[in-house]
Amino acid sequence: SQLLANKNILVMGVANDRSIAWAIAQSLAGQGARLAFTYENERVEERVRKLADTIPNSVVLPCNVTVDAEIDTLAEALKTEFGVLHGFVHSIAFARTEELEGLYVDTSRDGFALAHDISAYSLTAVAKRVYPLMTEGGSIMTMTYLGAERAMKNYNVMGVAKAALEASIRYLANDLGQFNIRVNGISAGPIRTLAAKGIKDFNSILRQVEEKAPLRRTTETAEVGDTAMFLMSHLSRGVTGEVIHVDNGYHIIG
Ligand code: 0WD
Repeated sequence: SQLLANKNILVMGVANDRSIAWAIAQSLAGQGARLAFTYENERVEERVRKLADTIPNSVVLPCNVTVDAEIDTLAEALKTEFGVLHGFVHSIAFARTEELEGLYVDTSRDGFALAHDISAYSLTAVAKRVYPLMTEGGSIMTMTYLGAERAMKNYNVMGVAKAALEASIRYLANDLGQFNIRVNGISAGPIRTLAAKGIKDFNSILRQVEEKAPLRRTTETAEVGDTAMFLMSHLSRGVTGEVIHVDNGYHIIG
């Protein structure tokens, strides 16, 4: 039987077929979940709709997470469409490319604010509006990176935003546990996606992982997708406030 039969799950952050959110969607749909996808703006709408069309029963809704009114509208649409929500997958981040190279100390005030708004606050902003729909309990998860724990070359302000995101996981888990809603994160190894294009010297990062990670290979999106499926399912019912590394073990080496 399917682990996510009759579960309604919101998936935010599909930009194209290489997006981590897309691999997560595949794993969730494979276990029978019904999915709602969002797109940031009209520029990506068509692409997201084409992908969503390949998943039966899914719906596609607009939402730019920097606009509160759009998140309000999203929550209303989910209520109409689904009634009850069981899961929310947050796979969204952004920082200006000029803040993702050189020295962290040079980060601008508005670059810092923008990175934190989209990459960290958006989890809380959406959770705030969708947790009331999780009347049968629920599971919320987000995507993070080792740069939250360590100072890593070029990751800069995004690392600081991911640290805020990881702290948000713990505070949200503590708030929402009373409603049987769990909140967790996956810390993925580097994967070549649209977002990774913004990181300087990404190839050398991948090479390092291949050489040094205990499993001697880079992370594939399907590996993240399957862990996300576990987090959305009953199998992880005792896990909350946690960050699981899906990085072929890279984080344990010095
Ligand atoms: O190596 C990697 N790729 C890793 C990514 C390693 C560890 C973690 N992550 C994280 C990212 O930081 C992010 O939180 O995984 C998450 C997903 O990233 P991804 O799949 O690597 O990248 P991508 O396919 O670009 O998806 C991120 C999407 C955006 O894509 P673009 O490239 O168009 O910015 O986040 C969405 C958008 O779809 N997004 C927004 N959605 C709504 N409102 C907004 C916004 N304002 N800004 C970005």
